[in-house]
Amino acid sequence: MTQTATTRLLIIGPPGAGKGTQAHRIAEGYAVPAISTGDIFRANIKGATELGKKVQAIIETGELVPDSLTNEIVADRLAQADAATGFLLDGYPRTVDQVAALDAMLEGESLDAVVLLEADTDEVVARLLNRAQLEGRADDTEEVIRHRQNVYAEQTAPLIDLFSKRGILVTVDGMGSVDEVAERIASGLNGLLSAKVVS
Ligand code: B4P
Repeated sequence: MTQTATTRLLIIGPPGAGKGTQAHRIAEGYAVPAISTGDIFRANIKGATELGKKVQAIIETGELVPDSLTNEIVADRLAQADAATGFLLDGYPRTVDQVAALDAMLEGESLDAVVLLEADTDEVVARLLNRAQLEGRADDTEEVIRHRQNVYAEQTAPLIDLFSKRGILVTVDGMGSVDEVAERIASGLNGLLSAKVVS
């Protein structure tokens, strides 16, 4: 894999497209931490922290946590030492305002690449219903899953065009086995990041 001195990556896609699953593999490949806002919120809910109490009801209905709160959490996390040479963001930014906040946090340095994981709605709903049986996540009921898909379409999908215009979007088919999808992502990222090093 080709690496620049810092590697700042983002994985984006509808709930259930496999972001969390692939994020860990990509982060390992580029030796950067995988930072999932969803995981941070869930850990806080589990630990019954003040943050957890604030976000629990929001997450259980499939709504987005307010931008101000989410931005603050990400700014704190990116300030930690292990993120100094790069990171893979999973699930953040998710709104146009969060993109602006991240741009400000990166102080003129931009993301190097954004992986867009695409998958059919019926497939992602089936995946999440399957996960509901295994893990029992409160937001994995069919009604909330469908609402999360709508929230994604309304608030997060507009980011795709924005990142595409920046020339950093790598669109990957998320259908198929985890290994097949991982190979597609590795090859797409390698192509984009190598081209950046050369240019
Ligand atoms: P997230 O934790 O980001 O939840 P998600 O979008 O549903 O993605 P997740 O990572 O769980 O699922 P994945 O696509 O990996 O967010 C949860 C909530 O937190 C949000 O609804 C919101 O309330 C809040 N939140 C988080 N970030 C926020 C932000 N920036 N702003 C505001 N609010 C925020 O899919 C995983 C499932 O698919 C797994 O079961 C996996 O095993 C399966 N899978 C993966 N790849 C597969 C494959 N190839 N084949 C079959 N199954 C596969």
